[in-house]
Amino acid sequence: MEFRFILFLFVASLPAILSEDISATIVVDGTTTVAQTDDNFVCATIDWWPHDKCNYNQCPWHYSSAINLDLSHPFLAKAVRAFNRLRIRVGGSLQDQVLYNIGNLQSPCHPFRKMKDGLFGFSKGCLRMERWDELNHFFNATGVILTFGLNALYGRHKIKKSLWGGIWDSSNAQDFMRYTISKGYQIDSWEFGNELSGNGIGAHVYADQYAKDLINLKNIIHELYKGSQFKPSLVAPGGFFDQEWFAKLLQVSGPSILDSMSHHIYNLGAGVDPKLVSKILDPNHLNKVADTFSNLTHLIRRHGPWASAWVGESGGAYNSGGLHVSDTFVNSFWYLDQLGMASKYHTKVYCRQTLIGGNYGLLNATTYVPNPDYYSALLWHRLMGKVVLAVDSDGSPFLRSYAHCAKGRAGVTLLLINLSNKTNFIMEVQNSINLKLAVTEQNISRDGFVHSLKKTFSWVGVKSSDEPLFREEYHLTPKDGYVQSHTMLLNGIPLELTGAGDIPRLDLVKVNVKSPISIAPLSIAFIVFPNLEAAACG
Ligand SMILES: *[C@@H]1O[C@H](CO)[C@@H](O)[C@H](O)[C@H]1NC(C)=O
Ligand SMILES: *[C@@H]1O[C@H](CO)[C@@H](O)[C@H](O)[C@H]1NC(C)=O
Ligand SMILES: *[C@@H]1O[C@H](CO)[C@@H](O)[C@H](O)[C@H]1NC(C)=O
Ligand SMILES: *[C@@H]1O[C@H](CO)[C@@H](O)[C@H](O)[C@H]1NC(C)=O
Ligand SMILES: *[C@@H]1O[C@H](CO)[C@@H](O)[C@H](O)[C@H]1NC(C)=O
Ligand SMILES: CC(=O)N[C@H]1CO[C@H](CO)[C@@H](O)[C@@H]1O
Repeated sequence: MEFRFILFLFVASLPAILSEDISATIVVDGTTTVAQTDDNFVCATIDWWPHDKCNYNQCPWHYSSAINLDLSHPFLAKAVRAFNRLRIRVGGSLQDQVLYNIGNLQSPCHPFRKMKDGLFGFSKGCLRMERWDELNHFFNATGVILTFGLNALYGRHKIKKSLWGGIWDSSNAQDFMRYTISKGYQIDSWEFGNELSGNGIGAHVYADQYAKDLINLKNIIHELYKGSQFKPSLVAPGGFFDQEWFAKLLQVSGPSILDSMSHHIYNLGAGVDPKLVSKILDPNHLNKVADTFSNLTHLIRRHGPWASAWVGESGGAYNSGGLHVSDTFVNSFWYLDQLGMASKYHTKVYCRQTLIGGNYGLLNATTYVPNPDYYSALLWHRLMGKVVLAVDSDGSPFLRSYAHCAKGRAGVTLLLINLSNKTNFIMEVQNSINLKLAVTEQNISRDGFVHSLKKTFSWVGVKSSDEPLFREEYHLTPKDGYVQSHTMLLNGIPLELTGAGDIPRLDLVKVNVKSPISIAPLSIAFIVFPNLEAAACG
C-alpha cells in the first residue's frame, strides 16, 4: 500500500510595488526518493598552488597549498572538525606535476617554481613524506575523509600542443601508496589525474589510453590493499565533462574499474568577469549547467552503471574565483543552488574549490576566518539528509526550492532560495483540508485517497492534535542588506567566530508550523519540519 505524504505550500509573492498578488504552490512529495547522495556529500578541496600563483594582478593563494598550509592554525582544525567528518579532496591543476619523495625517485625534491614553459607556468614540485605525515595527522585528528589525486602524467610525454601520450608510469605512485599503507593512513579514494579529459586544460590524454591506465591502477590498488579491511575506491577523471571522452573511458575500462566519475564545474566564467553577481542571481544562468548533470547521469546509466557521479571540483568562477564575489554572501546563491541541483541529478559527492586558497575559499587564505559559504556548507551538511525528495513548484523562477529528508532525524528539510530583489515570498503550510486538493490532483485511487488523507499530514510523536507543532527556521541574509558583504547573518545575527576562535552555534528559530513561511528578497532559508512523517524518509 502506498501512502502519500505531500507537503503543500502555497506561495504568495508580495511585490514591494503593489500589484497583483501572484500565488503559486510548492509541493514536496515525501513518498518518492528522487536520488540519494553519499552520507558525506559536502566536500572541499585543498590545492597545490603556491603563493606566487597569480591571476589578474592578484595573488590570492598565499600559503594555502597541500605543501605549505599552516596545519597548526587553530581556526583550521576547528572549521574542519565542526563538520564532524568533512570530505576533503587534495588535487588541482599542478597535481599532474607532483612527485612523491619516496622509493626510487631520481629527481631532487624541490617545491614548485615559476617556469615559463612549464605546465601552467610552473615546474614539477615534490611532496616530502614528512609533509605527507603531517597532513595525515591533521586529517586523522580532524576526522577528514580523504580523496587524494594522483599524478596521471608521470612517465608520459608531450606529443603535440597539449596532447600527452605514452603509458602512465605507476612506479612513483605505487611507492607512495605503499608508504601510505605502511603508515596506516586512511585514504577513502584515490583519484587519477586532473583536467586531462576531452581537450584538457593544460594537457590532455586520449580516453582509451587513460582507461587502460585506470585498469592498471585498479589492479595496483587491489594488490596493495590485499591485507587491508578497507579498500579505497577509484575516482576519475577529475575533468570537464565531455560526452564522447567520458563514454569512451567507461567503455574501454569496463565494469567495476571506476567507482566514481568525477567532473569539474566552473559555470560562472572568469574570476574577473564583471557580470559574476548578475549571473549568480539569474535563474536562467543557474539552470544552464543542469544539462551537464543530466547528460552525465544518462551517460553513466548507459555506459557504466557501476559508477557514481561526483563533482570533484567546483569553484563557480575560474582562475581563483572572483574577489568580493566568491568570498561574499552572494556566492551562496550559486553554491547552495549547486548543492541542491547536483543532488537531484544523482551526484554523490560535491567538492567545493576550495577549503582554503584563492578567492573562493570557504576560509580566508590569510586569516583562516570562514567566509559566508563556509556556513552554507555547514548548514547543508547538518540539515540536509541524503535522500532527495521531489519538489514541484509552479511559481516564480526566482524562488528555488530543494527538499531532502532531514539529516539524522525524522522529518523533512526544505532549502528555499530567493533570488528576487523585490519579492517577498510568503508560504502557507496547508492543513489537511487543502491537502485534499493536492491529493485529488495526484489522481490517487479511491482506496489510496482515503489512506492518504489520514497519512498525508501525519505528525510524528503527537498524541493530542491541540498540541502546538513547530518547525525550525534558519534564515540567511547579508549584513546591512549588501549582497557582497563578507558577513552572513543567521536569523539576523552575524556569523562570526567566538572569542576563542570556535565556530559559532547555528541557532534556529522555532516557529509554529501553521504560521506562514516568509522568504525575504535576496535571502536563503533552511526550514526543518521535524514532525513530518514522509514515507521516503522512513
Ligand atoms: C587516527 O586516530 C585514531 C584515534 O584518534 C588512532 O587510533 C589511529 O591510530 C590514528 N590513525 C593514524 C593512521 O594515525
Ligand atoms: C547534452 O546532450 C545533448 C543531447 O545529446 C547535447 O545537445 C548537449 O550539447 C549536451 N550538453 C552537454 C553539456 O554535454
Ligand atoms: C581575507 O581577509 C583579509 C583581512 O580581513 C582581507 O583583506 C581579504 O580581502 C580577505 N580575502 C578574501 C579573498 O576575502
Ligand atoms: C533589482 O535588480 C534589478 C536588476 O539588477 C535592478 O534594476 C533593480 O533596481 C533592483 N531593484 C531593487 C528594489 O533593488
Ligand atoms: C492525472 O490526470 C490528468 C488528467 O486526467 C492526466 O493528465 C495526468 O496524466 C494524470 N496523472 C497521473 C500521474 O496519472
Ligand atoms: C519576479 C521578480 O521578483 N523578479 C525580480 C527578481 O529579482 C531580479 C534581480 O534580483 C529582478 O531583476 C527581477 O525583476
